[in-house]
Amino acid sequence: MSLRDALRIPASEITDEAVYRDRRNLLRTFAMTPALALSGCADAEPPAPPTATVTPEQARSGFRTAETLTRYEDITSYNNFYEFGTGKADPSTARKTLKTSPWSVAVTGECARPGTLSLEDLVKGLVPEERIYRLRCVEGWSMVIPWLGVPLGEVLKRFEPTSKAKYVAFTTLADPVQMPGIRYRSINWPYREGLRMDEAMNPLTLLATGLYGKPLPQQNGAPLRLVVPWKYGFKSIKSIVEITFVERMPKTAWHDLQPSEYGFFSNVNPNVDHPRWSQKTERRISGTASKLFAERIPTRMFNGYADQVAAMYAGMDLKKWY
Ligand SMILES: Nc1nc2c(c(=O)[nH]1)N[C@H]1C(S)=C(S)[C@@H](COP(=O)(O)O)O[C@H]1N2
Ligand SMILES: [Mo]
Repeated sequence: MSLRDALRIPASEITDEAVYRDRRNLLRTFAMTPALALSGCADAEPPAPPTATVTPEQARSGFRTAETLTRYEDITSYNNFYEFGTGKADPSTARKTLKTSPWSVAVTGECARPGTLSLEDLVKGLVPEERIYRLRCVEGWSMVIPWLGVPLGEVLKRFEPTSKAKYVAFTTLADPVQMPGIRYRSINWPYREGLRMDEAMNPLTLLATGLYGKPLPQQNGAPLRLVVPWKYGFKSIKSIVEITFVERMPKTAWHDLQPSEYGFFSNVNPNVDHPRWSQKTERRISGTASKLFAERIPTRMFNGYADQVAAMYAGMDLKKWY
């Protein structure tokens, strides 16, 4: 049985050659863009990103893995989505109160074509691709998840970011009526995340709309969430309502709460421990093993995506910019 059959994904949703060709062109555009000048205080801002050198073949080799998939029931019942409670089972057992349609996303900030678009218009004309990615939570567990989504870069370029757009900030809905966890101050709502522009445009970075060939369940960030597979899971912000192009490194929810524990970059890195625990290994929740006694495996640099992303951090001290 082919993977496509196993996942019951219609042929129309499998990546086609046209989408790959488009991405190759995008990569070339970015390879020719000169490194951006540093802005502001040298201490507060990291070094400018180097020019990307990743080939389309290298990029594509990260789009799937042959590792054992995590079961649908585990991906959808062991979650972090504090808007629905801080327990792992809270998001999946919460009442389905999130109204995901209609859904609109405001795109604002340093771009020539800002606007508020329906989800349908935001991704219009882009064919959802299947990406099988590892997801490594900063807490030390991991999964292998077959997402459906569109490359974030393909969406962002439609808004024509200006030369001042050096970062992209994302915001989750924060509605106490639809999200019971909002009444607890676990996080300074709304949940916010951000990426440097080159990270946002990297072909691996996905705006996911589904998993296992089905629309995203509420607990996984319906109807639209980010997936950044080489970074700790908290960068992969759920239920996005706003995307903003900004010049300065944006404030992010976990970094604000505890800057010494959660860096802006948060690249998966077995050599930089969390102040309170080691990051050298992870509990891989996949196959039929019980969640709590799942196999411990070594954590890999950039979560195994070094070929696709290491060039973006050349010359950067990853112990300083964790
Ligand atoms: N808005 C929002 N996004 C979020 C979170 C959250 O609490 N709220 N948790 C993050 C964390 S810590 C992880 S590990 C992943 C988990 O995604 P999953 O539940 O789909 O596996 O979502 C991330 N995105
Ligand atoms: Mo996480």
